[in-house]
Amino acid sequence: MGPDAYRVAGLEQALSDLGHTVTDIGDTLPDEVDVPEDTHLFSLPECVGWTQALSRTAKEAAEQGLPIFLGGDHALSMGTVIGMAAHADKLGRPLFVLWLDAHSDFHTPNSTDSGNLHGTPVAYFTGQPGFDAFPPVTTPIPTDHVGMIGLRSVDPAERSALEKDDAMLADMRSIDEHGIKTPLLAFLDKVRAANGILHVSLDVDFLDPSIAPAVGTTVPGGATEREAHLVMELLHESGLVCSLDIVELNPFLDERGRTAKLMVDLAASLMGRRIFDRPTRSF
Ligand code: 5AB
Ligand code: MN
Ligand code: MN
Ligand code: MN
Repeated sequence: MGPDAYRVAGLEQALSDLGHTVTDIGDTLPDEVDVPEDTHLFSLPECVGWTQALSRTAKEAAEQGLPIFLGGDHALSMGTVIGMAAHADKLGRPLFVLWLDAHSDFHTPNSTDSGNLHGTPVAYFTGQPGFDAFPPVTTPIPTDHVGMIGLRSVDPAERSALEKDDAMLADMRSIDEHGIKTPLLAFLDKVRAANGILHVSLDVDFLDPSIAPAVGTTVPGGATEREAHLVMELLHESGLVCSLDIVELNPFLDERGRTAKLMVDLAASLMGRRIFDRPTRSF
């Protein structure tokens, strides 16, 4: 229901008001796959089917414009990122991924305690071992092409795996000390220097739960509304963004659609809405 909540919150209108031509290609359906259920991992066959379908959808959509993927569980990014990696490969440019999330989502099927695959997409698309049931990752994203901003809940197994790698990690502590634009601009410089293109994955729980309650995995101490908008505004100005996931919205947990509206506003900032053009909301 996440995608429908974004539709109701006016995503299409917000983007067309900015002068964009918007095509809603509707809900993607998972492929039928022959993968057995797993006793530890939740909905493994469905996730494999989604990954397969979404990677194809992403690659096709990227040829038409700038795709915005609406979810739903963050496992969605397993498909969207490998599809975008194939697109980037075709362009002959490297793909970078900006992960805006309280969590690093760097578990493998072997390291996850919860068995929730939404905690695994970054490990999958960077080519970590253990994803044998999934489509093979033909163009893995090197870990130094991954930047994470907003971290404040990283499990021990993820932490030791990340310590061995060279992803850019900006936790909330460093954001408090240095401001959110410091790691972001450094990462964007890196993308630009490599002539790369950038996929952005925005998890609702990047935001502080007081402004974005509609997510099943809240962690206090998240990004403020202005920090999040500043990120989106700087991303727009960079001209480097090729695609966006807006994920983890659970409309059942929302309060009068406020989280869905905030996510729509953030997508609008990324797509060029300037600060003076933000709508006044009267209830
Ligand atoms: B989300 C946790 N690390 O693996 C796990 O919301 C949480 O997509 C994962 O970032 C959160 O279950 C996944 C405890
Ligand atoms: Mn989830
Ligand atoms: Mn998260
Ligand atoms: Mn996530």
